[in-house]
Amino acid sequence: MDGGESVANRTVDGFDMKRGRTSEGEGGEKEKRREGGVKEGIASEQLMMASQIIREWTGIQQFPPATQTKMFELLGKLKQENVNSLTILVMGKGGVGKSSTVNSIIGERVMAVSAFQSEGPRPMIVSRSRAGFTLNIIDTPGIVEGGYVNDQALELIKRFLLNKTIDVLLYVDRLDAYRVDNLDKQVVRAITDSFGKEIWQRGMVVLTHAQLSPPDGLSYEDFFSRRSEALLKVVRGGARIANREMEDYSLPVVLVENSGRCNKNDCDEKIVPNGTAWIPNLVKTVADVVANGSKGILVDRKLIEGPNPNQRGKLLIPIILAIQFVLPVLMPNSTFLLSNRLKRGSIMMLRTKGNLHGSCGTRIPLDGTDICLISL
Ligand SMILES: Nc1nc2c(ncn2[C@@H]2O[C@H](COP(=O)(O)OP(=O)(O)O)[C@@H](O)[C@H]2O)c(=O)[nH]1
Ligand SMILES: [Mg+2]
Repeated sequence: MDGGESVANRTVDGFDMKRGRTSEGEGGEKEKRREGGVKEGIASEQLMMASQIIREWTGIQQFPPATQTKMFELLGKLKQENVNSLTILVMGKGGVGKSSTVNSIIGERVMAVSAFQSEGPRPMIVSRSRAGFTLNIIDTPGIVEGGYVNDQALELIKRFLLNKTIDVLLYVDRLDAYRVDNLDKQVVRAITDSFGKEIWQRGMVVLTHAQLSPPDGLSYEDFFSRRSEALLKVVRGGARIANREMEDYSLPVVLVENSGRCNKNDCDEKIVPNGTAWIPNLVKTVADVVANGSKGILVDRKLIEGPNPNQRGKLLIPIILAIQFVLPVLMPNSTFLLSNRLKRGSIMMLRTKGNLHGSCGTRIPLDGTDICLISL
């Protein structure tokens, strides 16, 4: 774990994780330090980091020959389609196996993995190049804290992604979880509100902890299909994908088993219980998603700072105005306290004099925005 942490802190595509700024921007400063002979050690370390930006994808050699052959075939196919590099964004709640999955794909322990919630607060990128193809994977910290989506964590992720194009989104969760809840929907909605609904056209669901014995006498296939359906329902809901749009959002689901105890087939490849060698299968699914006719998501300033990609705020304005003007007329003896957080997850609370009847009143879902009316 420690080894992973130190490497991960360096593998950052010119972004200094500890200081939170780009090393490119520090280029001049580095020069001065070297020339003056001051803090030479630090400067040379930074130089070394810069030269590590894109490293040779040697981890691929850790895979058994059968997996290597499939991987090279896939990379060759991508190159034939003029795809010379891919950037994969990995998101999901904390502790679901995001970092472990990145490590498994790269074949190196690049990201810190922890059984307990001590993820680094920042996203990290790892870039590996092989046979003229570059794979970038961006691992992110879980965006849930204390039962809610952490806006700050999300902001950090958005800023980190500025000027990058997301080719594929891996939405990671565990196979061995039996329920989906509102928090899952909140996470999906936060991703949607940050990068636009279109990101799900480039999305796939990754289910870790795939090596399990299903409960209640269910067959593995039944359990897998029930769990994926439940999760896909939440993703479609959170991403506001209507039934008629389902064709454009194929959202494939893949199984992953990151444990060292993962079963292997005769060719020594790691397999999930349905017999699939999961690493090449995941990479193949990534390639399929890239070829599905949709566009990658360029994270530009407009996307990050401009109006919400789903235009949620706009729709709220007339309603807020109506409530502000109409309610004082209808209820002249009441006082109102309006608080709107019109950014992500807008909440407007109405408060009048009197006794509280229950903690939360009517929730009106409105194009992704909950208006919470509290009657007092
Ligand atoms: N058995 C098993 N454990 C896993 C798997 N993926 C991750 N883990 C473990 O789950 C814990 C959290 O994993 P981590 O990758 O740090 O999750 P993250 O917070 O989503 O990045 C660690 O103890 C991992 O070893 C998996 O597929 N199978
Ligand atoms: Mg992690």
